[in-house]
Amino acid sequence: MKHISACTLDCPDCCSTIVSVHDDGSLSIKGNPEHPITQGFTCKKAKHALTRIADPKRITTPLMRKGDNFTPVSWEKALDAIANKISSLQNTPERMLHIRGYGFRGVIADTSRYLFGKLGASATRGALCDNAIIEASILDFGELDQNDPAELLNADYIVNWGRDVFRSSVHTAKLFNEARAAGCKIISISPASPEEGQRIHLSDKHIQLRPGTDRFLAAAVLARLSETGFSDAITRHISNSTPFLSYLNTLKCNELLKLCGVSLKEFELLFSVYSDESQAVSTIIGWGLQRYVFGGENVRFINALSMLSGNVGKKGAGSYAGFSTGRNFNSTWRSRETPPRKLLLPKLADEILKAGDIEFLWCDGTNAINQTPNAVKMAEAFTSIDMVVVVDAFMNDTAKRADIILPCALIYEKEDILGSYFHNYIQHSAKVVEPTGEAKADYDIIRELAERLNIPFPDRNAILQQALNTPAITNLTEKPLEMIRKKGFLPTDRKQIAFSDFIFGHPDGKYQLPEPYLHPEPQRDASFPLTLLSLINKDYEHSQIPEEQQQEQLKAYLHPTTLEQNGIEPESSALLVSPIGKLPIQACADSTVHPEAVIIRRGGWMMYNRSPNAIIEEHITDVGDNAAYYSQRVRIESV
Ligand SMILES: Nc1nc2c(c(=O)[nH]1)N[C@H]1C(S)=C(S)[C@@H](COP(=O)(O)OP(=O)(O)OC[C@H]3O[C@@H](n4cnc5c(=O)[nH]c(N)nc54)[C@H](O)[C@@H]3O)O[C@H]1N2
Ligand SMILES: Nc1nc2c(c(=O)[nH]1)N[C@H]1C(S)=C(S)[C@@H](COP(=O)(O)OP(=O)(O)OC[C@H]3O[C@@H](n4cnc5c(=O)[nH]c(N)nc54)[C@H](O)[C@@H]3O)O[C@H]1N2
Ligand SMILES: [Mo]
Repeated sequence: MKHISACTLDCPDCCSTIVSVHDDGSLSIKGNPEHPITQGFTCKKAKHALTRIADPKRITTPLMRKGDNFTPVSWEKALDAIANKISSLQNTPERMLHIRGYGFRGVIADTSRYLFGKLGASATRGALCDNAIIEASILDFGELDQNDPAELLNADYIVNWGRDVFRSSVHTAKLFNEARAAGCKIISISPASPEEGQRIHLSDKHIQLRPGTDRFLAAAVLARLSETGFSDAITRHISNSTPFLSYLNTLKCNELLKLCGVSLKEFELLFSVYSDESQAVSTIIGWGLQRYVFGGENVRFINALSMLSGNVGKKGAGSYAGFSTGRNFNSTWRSRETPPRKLLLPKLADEILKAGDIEFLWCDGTNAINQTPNAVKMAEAFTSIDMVVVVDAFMNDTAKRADIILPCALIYEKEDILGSYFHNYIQHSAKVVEPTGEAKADYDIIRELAERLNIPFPDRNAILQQALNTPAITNLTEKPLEMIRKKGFLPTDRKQIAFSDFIFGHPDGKYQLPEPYLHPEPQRDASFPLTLLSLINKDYEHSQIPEEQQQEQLKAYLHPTTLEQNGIEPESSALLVSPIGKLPIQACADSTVHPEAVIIRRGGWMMYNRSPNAIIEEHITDVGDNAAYYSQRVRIESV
C-alpha cells in the first residue's frame, strides 16, 4: 500500500514522500516524483527517520520517575499528575516553562505553544538555529524573502557562502548541479571544503577563509567596488547609504584580506564576479557563518554586497537567506498572548538557575539538554526543577532527566501540514500507520491535558482548514484541505523574484545597510587556539541518531599540520579541551580543514561522550540572540 506523505524533519527541502507499507508492517520511502523540488528522491536522514519508528529502544508507554529509574504508568495517571501540578501553579503561571524544539515541523505540531500560551507559562527567546540570519536579513530588507529556488537556474554565478548543500539540502545540491549544466559557475566559501569525500564536486572554485570572518571578505569586495562608485539606480533605494559608503572608502583591502586569510588572487576572482553588472549572481548564505558572536554582521555585509552590486530584485540573483516555514499559512488560530517571561534559550541553564522559581517544565520536540550550549549545566538546571515533562520517544540525555516521559507518535504516525524555509510549496504529512504501542500524537496529548484543565481546544480539522485559509493559496478547484490530502502538496502564490519592485519592508520602503563598522574578531586566548566547528551530520537529523550508531569514539578532523604542531598522531585518541570541559575524540587528519579549526559532527549524545555541547560555552550572536556555537575556542591534548 502506497501513500503520499511528507517528511517533517527540520530541513529546507521539506520533501513530499511516497511511503510504502509492506506486509510485515515495515515502511519504506521514496521522494515524490511529482513534487517540483523533491523530484523523486530523498536524503539519507529522511530514510533513517523510518528506522526510529520500529526501533526496539523506542519508548511506547508513559513513564514516571521512581528514584533513579522509571516505571511505566497509565496515561490517566501521568496526565492527572501533570494537570494537578499545572493547576497548583494557576496563580503563578510564570513558574511554568515551555520549550518547544525543532524535532518535528508542522502546523498542528505547534499546539503545545497554543496551550502553554493560554496557560500564561514562561517561554524562551532567542534560538539555537537561525535567528541571527533571520534578524540580520530583516534589519537589511525589512522583511524575510528570497527569490524562488528555480531562479538559481537563471544565475550566471552562484556564490555559496558556507551552506553545506551536500549534507544539509540535497535538493539545493541538485539545483546547483542543474545550474552548472546550464553554464553557471559556482564559488563556495568556507573554512573547510564541504565537498571532500563527496561523489560529485559542484564548486568551480573553493575559497577557504578563517572561521567567522566572512564580513571582512565581503567588506573587501565592497571596498574595491566603491572605488568606481555605486550607481544611483541602486543607492536611491537605500535609506542610509552615505555613512556606509564613506566607511567603505576608509577600508584597506589588504588588511581585510589578512583578517579573513584569503589570498589576493582569490579575492580578485570574487571581485570579478560581483563587479560585472551584466552577470546575475545568486548569493547563498549558510547557517554556519551566523553561528558566531558577529554572525549577524557576517550576514549583513554579505547582503550589502548582494544589494550594492546590483544583485537584488534581479532575475537569477538575490540573497538566499530563507524565509519563515509558516509564511504560507494563516496562523491566527494560535494564541497571541505574550508570555509573562521569556528566558534566553542559548543560555537556558543560567536563566533557569538564576530565575530560581521554575517549578514545572514541558519539553517537546527537543533534546534540549544535548543541543543547547553548556549541556552539563543544562542537566543541572533540569534537575533543579520540581516536575520536568518530556514528550519524546527515546531515552536521550533530556528524557533521562525527566520526571514524566510521555511517548509521542513519530513521523508517518500522525497527520500535519507543513511549509519549507527554502521553497514555497506546502506539504501534507499523511498518517500512514497507527502510533506504536501506547504512543500518542502530540496534538492528542495536549488536547487531553487541556480537557483536564478545562481549556477549550480547537479541533484538528478546524486548525488545518484555518491554516490553509490564506491568500497565498489560490486557484484551487476543490477545498484546500481536501486537495492537499489528495495531492500531497500544493503550490502557493508567491513572487518569483523578491524585491523586484525595490520596495523593502522597512516603513520608508528602503533597504538599510549595516552600521558603518566592522567588529574585530574576539581576542584569542593563546591556551585555546582552535575554533570548534560542530557541523551537521549527513546521515541524521541533529540528535535523532540511533544509539547503536553512537558506540564508537567521536571523530574530530584537523589539518595535518595542526596535529603535528600539537604532537598528536593521526587516528590516535585525544582530548578537545575548552574552558568548561574535555571531550574525548579520535583525531583525524584532513587537509581540507582550515589549520585554525577543528570539525566534529554534531548531534551525538552526551551520555556517549559525543555531544559537542558538553564543552561549548554560552556565546550569543550580535543579532537575534542565537547560540554562537562556532565561536567556541578549544585546544587539543594527547590523552
Ligand atoms: N554544538 C551545536 N549544537 C547545536 C547546533 C550547532 O551548530 N552546534 N545547531 C543547532 C540547530 S541548527 C538546531 S536546529 C538544534 C536542534 O536541536 P533539537 O531541537 O533538540 O532537535 P533534535 O536534536 O532533532 O531533537 C529533537 C527531539 O524531538 C524528538 N521528536 C521527533 N519527532 C517528534 C515528535 O513528533 N514529537 C515529539 N514530541 N518529539 C519528537 C526526537 O526524538 C528528538 O529527541 O540543535 C542546535 N544545536
Ligand atoms: N543531514 C542533515 N541535514 C540537515 C540537518 C541535519 O541535522 N542533518 N539540519 C537542518 C538544520 S536545522 C539546519 S540549521 C541546516 C544547517 O545547514 P548548513 O548551514 O548547511 O550546515 P551547518 O553545519 O550549520 O554549517 C556548516 C557549513 O558552514 C560552513 N562554515 C562554518 N563556519 C563558517 C564561516 O565562518 N564562514 C563560512 N563561509 N562558512 C562557514 C562549514 O564549513 C559548513 O560547510 O541543515 C538542515 N539540514
Ligand atoms: Mo537548525
